[in-house]
Amino acid sequence: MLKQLRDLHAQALDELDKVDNSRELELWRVRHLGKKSTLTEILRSLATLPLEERPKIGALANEIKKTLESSLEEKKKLLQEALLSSPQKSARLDVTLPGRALPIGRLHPTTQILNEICDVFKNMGFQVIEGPDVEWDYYNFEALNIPEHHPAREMFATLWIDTDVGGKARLLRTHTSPMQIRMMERERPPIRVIVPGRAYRYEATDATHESMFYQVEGLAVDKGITLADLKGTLFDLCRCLFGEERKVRFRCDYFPFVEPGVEVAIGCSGCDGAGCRLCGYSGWIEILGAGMVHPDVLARVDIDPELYSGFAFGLGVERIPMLHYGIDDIRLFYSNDLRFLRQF
Ligand code: 2U9
Repeated sequence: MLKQLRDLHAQALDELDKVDNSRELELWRVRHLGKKSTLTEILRSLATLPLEERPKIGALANEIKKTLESSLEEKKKLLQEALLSSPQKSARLDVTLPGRALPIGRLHPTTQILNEICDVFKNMGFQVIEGPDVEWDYYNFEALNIPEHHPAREMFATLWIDTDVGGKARLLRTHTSPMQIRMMERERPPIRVIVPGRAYRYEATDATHESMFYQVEGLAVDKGITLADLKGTLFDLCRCLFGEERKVRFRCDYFPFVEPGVEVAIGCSGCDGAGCRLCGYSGWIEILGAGMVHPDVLARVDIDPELYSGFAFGLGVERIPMLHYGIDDIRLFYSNDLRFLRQF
């Protein structure tokens, strides 16, 4: 058996010499050191050997096992080193190669323009606040001069959530204005805030209407605020969003929460004022509603309209990228079509 062990040792080392990759090395390990290898079987059968043969055979078998194990480790190292220094491998490890680009997302076009609008107002000293999408009838309508049964409710097709919660009704806000009411209840003038966020309307959707859309509304209340402040602020916004050269038009409109109310339009970029399909052949595109906060709205939140005045405005956010990029269907914004979204 001693001879068998010595032959086995020599053969294993001989085979190991010829191994030149890690797959062959693993096969070699299984063959010579694995559970079913001759060496393991000899070691396992030591107890069945005559007593006087056991120490010699045992010692030699264990010795061979150790040398084979250390030869295996050595060979492993050699193979790894050879792999690293081979021209093939060093080419694969070219550290000068640029890394693989990770597929990262991008901001939704609405978020991009929303951030841009918020930045314009932040630079003018406005504070950005957000409010809840689910509101009480009081904040969405009554506090804004639109009591129950007032015809102006027709302007805001409403998605009601429940109509009697302890005598009060809940809805999905039809504009972000409720948050300005909350702000005025909480703070005293001077107030300068903008409120970006979602608004909802109970309307059939089409190319220009969505049941959910984004608005940015603004409010400034202080002593001595005039229509000229409103005009200056909104003209500045238009210049920031549409460029210095763009014409801006300011004219009367009606909203129940402001008096006087105004509407702001910009010169059509499609026809430069001559009239085209984009501007309904008027040469102008309406982009904003605004006005001086109605004295009754101020009085309701305990701000004295004799002492204070304010201006407010609202704009639909999606309209801006639609005009800018010539997008002709608002529904594209929220249909999660990556072919559309990846363009921005
Ligand atoms: C308070 C007082 C007054 C906000 C205003 C408009 C006019 C307006 C529309 C623009 C396009 C909504 O998204 S849109 O459909 N908004 O025309 N919004 S004045 O006036 C306020 C708001 C809050 C307390």
